[in-house]
Amino acid sequence: ENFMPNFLKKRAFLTPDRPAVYFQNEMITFKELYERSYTVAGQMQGMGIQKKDFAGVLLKNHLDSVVVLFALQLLGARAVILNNRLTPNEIVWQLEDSGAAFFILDDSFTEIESVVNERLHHINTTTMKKLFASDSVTPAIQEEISLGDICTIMYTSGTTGYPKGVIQTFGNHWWSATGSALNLGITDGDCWLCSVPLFHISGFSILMRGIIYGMPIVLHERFDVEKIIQTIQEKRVTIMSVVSTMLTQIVDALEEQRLPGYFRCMLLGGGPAPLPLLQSCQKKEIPVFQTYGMTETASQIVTLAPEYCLTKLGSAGKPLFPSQIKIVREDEAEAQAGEVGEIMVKGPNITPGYLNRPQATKETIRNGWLNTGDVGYLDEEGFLYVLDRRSDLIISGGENIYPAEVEAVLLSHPEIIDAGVTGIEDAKWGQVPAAFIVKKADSKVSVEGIEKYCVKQLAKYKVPKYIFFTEELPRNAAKKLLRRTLREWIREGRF
Ligand code: S0N
Ligand code: AMP
Ligand code: MG
Ligand code: MG
Repeated sequence: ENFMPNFLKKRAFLTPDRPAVYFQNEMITFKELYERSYTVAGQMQGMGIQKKDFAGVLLKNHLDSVVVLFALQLLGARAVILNNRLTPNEIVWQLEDSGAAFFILDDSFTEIESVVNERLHHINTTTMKKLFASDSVTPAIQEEISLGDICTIMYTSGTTGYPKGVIQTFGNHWWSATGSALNLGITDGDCWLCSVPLFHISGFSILMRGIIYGMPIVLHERFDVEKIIQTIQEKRVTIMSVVSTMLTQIVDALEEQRLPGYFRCMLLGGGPAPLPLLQSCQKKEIPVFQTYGMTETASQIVTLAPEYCLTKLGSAGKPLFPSQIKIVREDEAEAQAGEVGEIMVKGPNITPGYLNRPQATKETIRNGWLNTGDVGYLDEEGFLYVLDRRSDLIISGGENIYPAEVEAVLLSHPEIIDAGVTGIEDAKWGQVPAAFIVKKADSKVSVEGIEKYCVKQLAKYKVPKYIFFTEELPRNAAKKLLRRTLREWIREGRF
C-alpha cells in the first residue's frame, strides 16, 4: 500500500497564502480552505460521520460544497456525489444502492429532503445550513491517506438501465491530476475555470488538480456564457473545461472578439467533438485540447494537443503518460493500426470497480484493462479515433442517457405496450432522446400525458424530446429491440 500525506492539509502547509478558490465576490486561500474544511469535518464527526463511512452529497457548484467535499476527505469518509438534476426517486435509488448512512444536501433541494426523510429512515440527513450551524468537535483528521482508499463514488448507468457506483480512489485522482499535468504542464499563473458540475468528474477533477498543483480555481454556479468570457479576463483564467454545448455558445458569443493570449487551454470532453465546432475554434484562435475520458478513468485519459488539431482533426489524441490504450477486435485479438474494435484502457487512474458489484466489475475489468464499450481505432502513430459509443448511450449536453432506463419507465405506464428509445441529432445538445411507443388499442394517452409521466420519474434531460406512436417496434427473432432500425426510421424521415 502506498501512503501520502492528506492532500489538502499538505497543500495548506506548502502554500498557505495562495488563492485556492474564487467564488462570486469571495476568494479563499488554501489555509482558509483547510481551516473551513477542518471546522466542518468537526461538525460532520459530531453528527457521527467516521472514516470509511459513505455519505451521500447533493450539492450545487458553490464554495460551501467545496468545503463539504474536502471535509469528508479530511475524515477519510467517502463522498457519494449525486447528480443534482435527478428526480427524488432516482436519488433515493442511488442512496440506497450505495449504502450511505449519511446524506448532506444543499438547502434548496427541499423536495428531495422530504422524500428522503420519508422513505429512508436509516439515513442521517442534514442540510448544509443545519450542518454548518451544529456543534463542532475536534475532528480525527486522516494525516495520511492510502492511495488505494475510496475517495468518491459517482454513478453512471449501463445496459441494464440501472446505474452503478463507480469507485474513485485517492490514487485514481492523484494519477489523473499527475497525468494531466505531465501533458498540459503547470505554468506559473495557471488558473482553472470550473463551470462544469462538481458532481461530474469533469468538475470534481478540477478541485483535485487545484489542491495537488497549488493552483487557484474559479468556481461558477452555472454556465453563463457572458460571465465566462468576462471572468476569463478578470481572473486571468488560463484553462477551462467544457463540453461541446458550452464551447459552441462561447464561439458564438465571441463574434469578432478573441480570448486573451494567456488563455492556453480549452479542455473539451464528455462526448464527441463535432468537426465544424473544431474548425470554428481554429478560426477564432481558441486553443482546444480534445479529450476522451470517463467517470471510470477519473477524467481525461486520452488528449489531443492543439498542434495536432489540423493534421489529426477528429482524433481524441494519445494516452496520457501513466496510461495505456489498446483496441480489441471481436475475436478478442488486439487490433492493428487502422482496425476498428473496442477501446480498452489501463492505468493507475482507472477505477478498481463498481461499488458492491463484483460481477459487473469482473466483466468490465480484466487484468487491469477496462473495457470501455466504446468503439474506435488507433492510427499508425497511435492517435485514437472514437467512432461509436458504448451500449447505445445518448449524450445530451454532456449528460448521459441510457435508452434502457427511459424505456423501463415508459413500459411501466399502464397504457404503453412497447417502447424503444434512441438519440436524435440536435443542434444545441448534440443529441436528444426520442421514443417510439406502441400504445394499447383503445388508449387515448397523449404525448403530453406521457411527458408528464416521465418527468415524475426521470431527470429532465432524460425525458424524450420526441414521442412517436407506432404499430410495432423492430425486434429480432430473440425479441431484442433493434435500436439501429429506429435510427434508420429517423434518417429516412418516416417520423
Ligand atoms: C450544458 C449545460 C451547462 C446546460 O445547462 P444550463 O444551460 O445551465 O441549463 P439549466 O439552466 O440548468 O436548465 C435549462 C434547461 O435546460 C435543460 N438542460 C440542462 N442541461 C441539459 C442537458 N445536458 N441536456 C438536455 N437538457 C438540459 C434543463 O433541464 C432545463 O430544462 P427546462 O427549461 O425544460 O426545465 C449543462 O448541461 C452542463 O453543465 N453540462 C456538462 C455536464 C458535464 O460536465 N458532463 C461531462 C461528464 N463526463 C465526464 O465528466 C467525463 C469526461 C471528463 O472528465 C471531462 C469532460 C469535459 C471536460 C473535461 C473533462 C476532463 O477530462 O477533465
Ligand atoms: P461518462 O460516463 O459521463 O464519464 O461519459 C464517458 C463516455 O463519453 C465515454 O464512454 C464515451 O462514450 C463518451 N466520450 C467521452 N469522450 C469522448 C470523445 N472524445 N469522443 C467520443 N465520445 C466520447
Ligand atoms: Mg455519466
Ligand atoms: Mg441556465
